[in-house]
Amino acid sequence: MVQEATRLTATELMELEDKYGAHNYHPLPVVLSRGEGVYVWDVEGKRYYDFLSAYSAVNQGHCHPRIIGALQRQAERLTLTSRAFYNDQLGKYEKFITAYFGYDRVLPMNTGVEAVETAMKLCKKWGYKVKGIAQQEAKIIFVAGNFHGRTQAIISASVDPGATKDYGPYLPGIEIIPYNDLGALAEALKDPNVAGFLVEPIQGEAGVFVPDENYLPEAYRLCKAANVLFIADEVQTGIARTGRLLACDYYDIKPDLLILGKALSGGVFPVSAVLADDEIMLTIQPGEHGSTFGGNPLACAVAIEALKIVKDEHLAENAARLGELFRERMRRMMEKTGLVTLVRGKGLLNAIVINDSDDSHTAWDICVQLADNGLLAKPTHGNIIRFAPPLVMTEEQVHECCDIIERVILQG
Ligand code: IF1
Repeated sequence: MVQEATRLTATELMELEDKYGAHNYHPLPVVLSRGEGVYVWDVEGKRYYDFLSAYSAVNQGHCHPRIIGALQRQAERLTLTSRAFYNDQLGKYEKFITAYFGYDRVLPMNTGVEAVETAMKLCKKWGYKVKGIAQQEAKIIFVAGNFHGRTQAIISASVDPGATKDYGPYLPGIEIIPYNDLGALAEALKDPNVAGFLVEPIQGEAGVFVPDENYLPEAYRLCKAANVLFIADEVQTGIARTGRLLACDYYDIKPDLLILGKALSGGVFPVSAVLADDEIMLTIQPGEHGSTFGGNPLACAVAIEALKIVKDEHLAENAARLGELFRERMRRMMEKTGLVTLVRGKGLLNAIVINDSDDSHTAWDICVQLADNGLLAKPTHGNIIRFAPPLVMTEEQVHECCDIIERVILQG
């Protein structure tokens, strides 16, 4: 039996997860117990730079005092009413976030994947009620290499066997085309039953894959011409991560449906949202969609503060500036080694590609060495390492981190 007063060692804590948890993850062997800003500490007190930021949920930095303050104040007053009643936070939040992103309305949910599901449902409703597609015929186009979450509807759009195998039958009404391929999109859009095109502006899980400069604006134009909704999953790329408030801002396109999650709460707890204008959002009527926790007062208070911080602390500008610096340092490192073949990304969403096969251990081994040297990053595939620190980083810290990465890579 575990005694309450006993301080467990890292090994013991890892054994607990291994013994009592489902084996649906394979974490790096680091046990974290505290976070502040760009840093996290393990149970032994060792400090690390966090270059994952909980997959870009912690853009504002760990335990941002303003977010935690908002959380604590609201937690003491009211946490959940359900949507059976009005609450005194939701309307204020809805007004705030719609003005912030420039949409008529918001539909609040919790996790990212729920927001993606919500966007798909809104898209279909619009397809049937506004576009006039015959019942059961609506289609949504996705692109290969996507990651939008883990529910059965969403994995039906995945081409990753790890995400889909043994989970069939899959949801119909989904067409998957190659990413970054305008010809394939134009072809798919010829089908009049297509209601929407759902895309990540930069593919995260695929290894921070940035499409060609003209891909998104041209895809947007093709969708408009075909009367098809352009749906952007900015769960990972949104909220300043790529150096603009939204990655779509780089191309001056306003998605018909905007999907947000992760950093909407600064990583405090799950808060997600779908934003749209009236013509789309008002197709859903009372009772036709919802969630017990969506729009809860705690989420509203936290999200307002999390979004205010993004502007007050100029996080988009910081991410843009530090991202340039980071990629420049990585490119200079690349010239000194054959181990790294490519550096790519936007803002502080970056990746390096390791000169080895997709199923090699190399990226994992480098991440273990980075951890030993005080920097936490996670491989995506066997040969890609993603670097996405909190956006509150300083220039000096970026240099220090690049020194660590360079030391590990050049020694390897
Ligand atoms: C895990 C990846 C990141 C997302 C986009 C929706 C969701 C995600 C663009 C769903 C979630 C996560 C989930 C996380 C791993 C992770 C991830 F490597 F798998 F691709 F971030 F890069 N849209 N991404 O990236 O949001 O429901 O999880 O809140 O452990 O599965 P969620």
